[in-house]
Amino acid sequence: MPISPSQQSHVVQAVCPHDCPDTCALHVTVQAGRVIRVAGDPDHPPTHGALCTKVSRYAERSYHPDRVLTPLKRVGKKGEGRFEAVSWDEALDDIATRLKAIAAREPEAVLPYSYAGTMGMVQGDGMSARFFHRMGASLLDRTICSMAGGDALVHTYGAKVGMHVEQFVHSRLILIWGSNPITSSVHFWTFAQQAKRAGARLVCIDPRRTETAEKCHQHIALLPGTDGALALGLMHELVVNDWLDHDYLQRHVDNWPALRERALQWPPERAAAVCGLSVAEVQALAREYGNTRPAAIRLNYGMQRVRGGGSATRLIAMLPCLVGAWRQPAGGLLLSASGWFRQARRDAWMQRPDLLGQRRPRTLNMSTIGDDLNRETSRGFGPKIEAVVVYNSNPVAVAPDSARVVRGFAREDLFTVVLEHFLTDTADHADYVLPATTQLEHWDAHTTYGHTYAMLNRPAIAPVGQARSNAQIFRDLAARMGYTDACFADSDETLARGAFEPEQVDADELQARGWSRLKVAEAPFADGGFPTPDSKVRVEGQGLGVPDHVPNYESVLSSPELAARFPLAMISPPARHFLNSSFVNVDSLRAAEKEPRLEMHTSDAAARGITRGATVRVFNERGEYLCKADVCERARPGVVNGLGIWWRKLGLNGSNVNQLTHQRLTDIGRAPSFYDCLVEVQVA
Ligand SMILES: Nc1nc2c(c(=O)[nH]1)N[C@H]1C(S)=C(S)[C@@H](COP(=O)(O)OP(=O)(O)OC[C@H]3O[C@@H](n4cnc5c(=O)[nH]c(N)nc54)[C@H](O)[C@@H]3O)O[C@H]1N2
Ligand SMILES: Nc1nc2c(c(=O)[nH]1)N[C@H]1C(S)=C(S)[C@@H](COP(=O)(O)OP(=O)(O)OC[C@H]3O[C@@H](n4cnc5c(=O)[nH]c(N)nc54)[C@H](O)[C@@H]3O)O[C@H]1N2
Ligand code: SF4
Ligand SMILES: [Mo]
Repeated sequence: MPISPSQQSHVVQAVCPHDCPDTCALHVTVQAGRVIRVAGDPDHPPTHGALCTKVSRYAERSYHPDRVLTPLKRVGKKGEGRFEAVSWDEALDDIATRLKAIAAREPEAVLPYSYAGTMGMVQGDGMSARFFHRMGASLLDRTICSMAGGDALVHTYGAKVGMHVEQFVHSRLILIWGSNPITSSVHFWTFAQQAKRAGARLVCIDPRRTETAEKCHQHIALLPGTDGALALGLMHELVVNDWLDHDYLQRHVDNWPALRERALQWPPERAAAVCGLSVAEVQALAREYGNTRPAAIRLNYGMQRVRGGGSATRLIAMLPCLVGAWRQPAGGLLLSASGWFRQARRDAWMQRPDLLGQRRPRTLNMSTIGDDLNRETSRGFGPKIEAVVVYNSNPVAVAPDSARVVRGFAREDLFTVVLEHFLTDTADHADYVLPATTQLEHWDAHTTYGHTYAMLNRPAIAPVGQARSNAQIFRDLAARMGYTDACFADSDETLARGAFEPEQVDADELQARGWSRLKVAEAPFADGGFPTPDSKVRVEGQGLGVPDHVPNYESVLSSPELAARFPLAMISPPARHFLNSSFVNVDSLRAAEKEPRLEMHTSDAAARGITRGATVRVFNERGEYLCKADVCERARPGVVNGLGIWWRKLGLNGSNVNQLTHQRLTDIGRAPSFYDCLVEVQVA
């Protein structure tokens, strides 16, 4: 039978929008206007034709029966999640009227709140940034994920730059540090496995015995928040055994003698005691790192979600300089590659801060939204927050210290608009929920933090239901606010195509393949040349002294009185089938995770009479969280792992792990310290 044109399928080049270092190139197969398959692009080197389980099911998420398909107006109480469908005109008119009235009096009383639900520049902070700049709304410091490590890396190397991920294939020793790539960066893991097959040694440095740790040759299960001490212990051994590249240190590091002096204060006995490791573990790791070439470190943000996360990152980032690992393409370190992308055009043209004119609004930290929503007008703070517009984020689930976040979003006098795909915990608190398109339905342009390809996303299908792209929604609101500047007429496609620096990204290749590799040397720092003013790696300066280990806010060693009541350290790393709080409502993925879980070591469970599968109450002064005990060897003694990030309403007692975390900030970057948290556990 002949195939009618409408039955023929075609493939659209797209990009995974999620907050994941891999930023995969997607092939989206469309038939009769419907997506029938989402697959990895076999030609894109970092993707190599494979996707993670979550995004291979992307169509399931886009066509999910619970998707918000019309604008919704609240009819119930805040948090109840009861809404009625309204027309776009009614919703936009009312929202614009409310925002206009506040902005006429006090524009800073309006707060945009967004993060990386999509990492695209267009549907992220493109048209939305123009809109809020034009209004003069409060600015948001987007600290929730990576700011401690990111700012530390910028301090040390001058930018968020590092090795090419493809080069790990050729490394002989790979330290996977604060990272669980089988869960959160599976394409890097493929490269690491290739290296392993070629004879490389893999060492995982993580308090939790993750799927990744299990498959490495060695697992170093340090206590949370002690990475800086471990790095110093390693440095000590590198110095006293003279496993150093003196030439590299002398030419490319600003003040090695000062760092050397610091390292000598950290003999392996001291480091091991702080880290909860054996002296032999520290010594053996130093011997390997000091004597294997090429040696590479895959650092990830898991280690910087503690008070001293910034200092620890600075210290670890120095290690490749001590041994001259940067001399080879397969040596060095990768935390983030995002700094390879020139961002002047994004910052100026895409976001248009010039629309602020002379105004200099305050900046609020997204990580302290719990406190800030509950603050009154005051001198230090400025005006009380009267309206929040949330897009690409689910703060009620993901921000620390949920009890206060919920109290803030429940304020009857707060006007809340949420642009979403689903009725998340945050959307439940909205006055209006506006249906947003997914990546299959809109244009976007992506930089990445795990590789060095610029990426272009094309829409594969028309918007589902009445959904509109974030950029379209802000364009529509701008029109109703009376913002007539020409930039509010730019289409999504214009924004996507204009996002990259023309001199840096090959527009023809981007157009033809959907991706284009930046021209970055294979061994970018073989002969120094770091993007600092003097091209040297920075040990100190810019207001920071020589780094040292900074103990946690909450730990047995640093806060013994608190630990007497709440003796277990809790970390809350990602569950494998969720992406932050995204996908928790996709049945097949939630089924894979079963129920909210707390992993506990056998000894800690036995001491509390807790058996596997028991419902437990995890608590501290900030609140309590019910979940199932998973008594297993993934947890080390003294540390429990509360896998994240469940939707509160899908949890056992309407809360999640962030009921227990606090809002205190990291030493560098003003980021949250989610993994710096003491708790106690009881049978519920
Ligand atoms: N499936 C899945 N993939 C994801 C995500 C997700 O939620 N789910 N999240 C995405 C996001 S937003 C990000 S930022 C990235 C990276 O996200 P990361 O937060 O870096 O996540 P992981 O790679 O899982 O690494 C965290 C690891 O660090 C460990 N860890 C916790 N505390 C410490 C510590 O003090 N020291 C050390 N050495 N290790 C510690 C945890 O046990 C965990 O195994 O992953 C992205 N990818
Ligand atoms: N306890 C604990 N808390 C954590 C972490 C942890 O490890 N432990 N990790 C932290 C980290 S690393 C991060 S990055 C944050 C993540 O926090 P968030 O960036 O808030 O991430 P998500 O929870 O995935 O929420 C993103 C939301 O954006 C929506 N979205 C996706 N695409 C679009 C779009 O195109 N338009 C609109 N309007 N909406 C869209 C999704 O439906 C989803 O509900 O959480 C942090 N919170
Ligand atoms: S591995 Fe990461 S970038 Fe690739 S499809 Fe999965 S979430 Fe997206
Ligand atoms: Mo993140």
